[in-house]
Formats: sequence, structure tokens, C-alpha cells
Amino acid sequence: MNCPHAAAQEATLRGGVVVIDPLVQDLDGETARLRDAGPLARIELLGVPAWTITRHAVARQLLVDPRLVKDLDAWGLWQRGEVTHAWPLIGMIDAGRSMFTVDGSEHRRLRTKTSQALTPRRLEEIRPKIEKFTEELLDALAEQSEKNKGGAVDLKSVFAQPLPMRVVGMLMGVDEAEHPMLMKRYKAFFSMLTPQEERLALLAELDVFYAALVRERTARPTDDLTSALILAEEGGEPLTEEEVVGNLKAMVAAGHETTIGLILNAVRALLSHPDQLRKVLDGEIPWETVIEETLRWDTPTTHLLMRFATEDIQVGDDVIAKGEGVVISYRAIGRDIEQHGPDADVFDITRPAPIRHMTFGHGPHICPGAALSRVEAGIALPALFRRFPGLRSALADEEIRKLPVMTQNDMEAFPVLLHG
Ligand code: STR
Repeated sequence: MNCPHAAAQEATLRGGVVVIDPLVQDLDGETARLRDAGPLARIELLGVPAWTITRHAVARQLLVDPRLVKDLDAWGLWQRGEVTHAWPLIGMIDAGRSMFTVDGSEHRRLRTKTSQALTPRRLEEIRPKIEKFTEELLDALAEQSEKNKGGAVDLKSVFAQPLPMRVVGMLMGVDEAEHPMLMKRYKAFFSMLTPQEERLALLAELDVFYAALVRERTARPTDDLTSALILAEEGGEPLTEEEVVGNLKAMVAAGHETTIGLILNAVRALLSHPDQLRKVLDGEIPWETVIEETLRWDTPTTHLLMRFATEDIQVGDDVIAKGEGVVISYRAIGRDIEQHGPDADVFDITRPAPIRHMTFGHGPHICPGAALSRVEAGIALPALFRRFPGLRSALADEEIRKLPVMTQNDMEAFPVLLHG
């Protein structure tokens, strides 16, 4: 066994089933194996079988197919009690009634106000605030570095994590004093090293926290999105407290966790491709291209859980049987050769634009925060390199450690040197 990938391959491909590694020890290898396993691949998530979509074209088709639904009760394994709350990934699916878990006309009812609040035009109103947060966090980076006598600082905990937290906190009306508590809980929620009882307990604590915030805004509305979600539209059916809580927690979780990945992965890609970084800093290639290529090549979400078939669905030679679960492997989709060409595995901001990736999804559930994340990264990345033009990684690229998170593409930390 002299091929270095052979052992990993043997461990992760059992009878055509790709076993997703909870410790994320070889993300690129796993992505390639998923792609090789076919447009619709069989996977195993901590002992639980599912299908996953690994191709752009198949995702385009299935993400608008009404026979695939978010409703957990449509899952055969759940109906039969073979998956329960003891399964560590259940919190990714059983997340309360919200725009993330409901389909059809009810989904539109739950989602409309949020997507209206996040249009590019509305986001222009908060751009100055995002710029201000960015400057403050750049100051914090400089301060940390000075304290460490010019030594390494963690770009994740000091910059890439608090920035999206502040932005989504401001939008939803979550007090800054609560941000460290939220970041700590979400880190534990996503980590596969957290015991399941602990994960269920912290989700219950988060529910209590969000319900208190919703009651507070019901009594005294402000101009935040949480208050807007509570207020009935003229003639419309108001959201219930459970629905507002569900939307609020989906927004906070999605709004901060994914954008951390976008910012860190873009910085990492540029620092490990200095020729391309040069082109960006010289103004030859716009930051928007860096953002889109990063979204394609190193997606913040590796696997999105889950949809369930309400009837048998034929896809090519495969049949997704009624009751089976379907995951969307966005990382494999971003590396789809049929969509992006034979060099799909290469980070290349000079590839012909536009880069047609599907990292924000497709169809009715397409990410409502897509424009917001682009605004955030579009402010954070140029500001970071403007302030610290000599920025470089304190680690060799292969030394950067991933967190043991199965669904998100998440770094443990990203130690950088600010001044070359
Ligand atoms: C985390 C736990 C929670 O309380 C609510 C949600 C709903 C939205 C989910 C979120 C989850 C996990 C991360 C998701 C997000 C929607 C977008 C984000 C899946 C389950 C992505 O990674 C794309």
C-alpha cells in the first residue's frame, strides 16, 4: 500500500458508500471520492445512510423538485425510530419551525420579510456600519499583534468570527454582550467532539435565550428584523412566536457560521497563491472575483442536511426511494468538472467570468443572506489587505487544522503574521 490515499480510500469507501469522516482529516480526498462515486452518491453520516448530490446539474434539477421536502416526518428512518435525538446531526434537521424547515406557500410566508430585509438595496443602508465594525476589528488585530510583539494572531477569533456575528447581531437585535456566549455555543453545537446530551442541552438553552428576545421585542418593538418578523403584514397572517424564534435562530446560526468560512477561506486561498494575490492587489482582478472563486472552490458549507423524498424519484440510473434522505454536497458540486472544467480543483481567479457556482443553493430555499455575505466579504477582504499589505500565514498551508465539523468547512484557527 504505497499510495498515500489508499488507506483513507479503503476506510471511506465501503461497498460504494462514502463514509463521511467526522474528524475531517482529508477534505480534498473525501470531496474527490464523492465526485467519483457518481452524480448521486450513497453516503453514511455517523452510521446513518443517505444519498448525496455531487453534481451541479443534478442539484439544479432536484432543488426545485417538490417531491423533495424539508419535513423531518417524511424521513423513513425517523418514522421507524432508527434515527432519534441521540444522532449527533439531528440538530441540523430538527431545528424548529422556520423558513429553513418548511416548504411551499407556508415557506413563502415564513421567508418573505427576511429576504426583503436583505436585498442589495436595503443592505446599502447598513454598509457604513459593516465598515465601522471592520475597522474596529482590524484595530483589534493590530493590538493583539503588538501585545504578542509582532507574533502570530488568530485571524479567526479576532476578525473573521466576530465580524459576521456583529453584523447579524445588529440586524436581528442581539446585544453585543451576548455574542461571546452565542459563538461559544455554536462552536460546541457544530463540533462532533461535543457529547450529544451536551449539544441537546445547549440547543435548549439557545431556545430559551431566543424566546426571551422575541418576547422582549413583542412588548417593545425596535427597528430590528426580529421586531419586523413579529409584526403582522397588512392582511397577512402574523408569524407565531415559535416561527419567529425559528427564523431568528436560523438567521444567527447561518449568518455568522458561513461567512466566517468565506472570509477565512478567501484569505487562505490568496496567501497560498501569491501570484494571484498580486493581481488582486494591483487592481487587475476585482475582489468580487476572489469572493466568487472562493465560494466555488472552498465552500463554507460542505454538506447541507437534508431533504426527504415523498415518492420514488428517478435520477439517471438511480432511484431515491420514498422516505429516503438527500444531502447536498456543495463542496463536491463546486468541484464539478462538468460544470467548471477539468481544472475544477484549481483555485484560479483568472478563469473566465462569471463563475457559475451553486454555493448559495438554488430554488425556493436559496440562501436569503447571499447578498449580505458578499457585502461583508467585499468590505472585510480589501480592508484587511489594505491595512496589512504584508499579511501572511504563520503556518504552512497543510498545517492549518480543520475543526471536527461534518457539515461546515471550518478552521480551528488561522494564525497569521500581520507584517510579513
Ligand atoms: C443550526 C442550528 C439552529 O438552531 C438552526 C439552524 C437552521 C439554519 C441552519 C443552521 C441550523 C446550520 C447551518 C445552516 C443554517 C442554514 C444555512 C447554514 C445549514 C441547523 C448553512 O450552512 C448553509
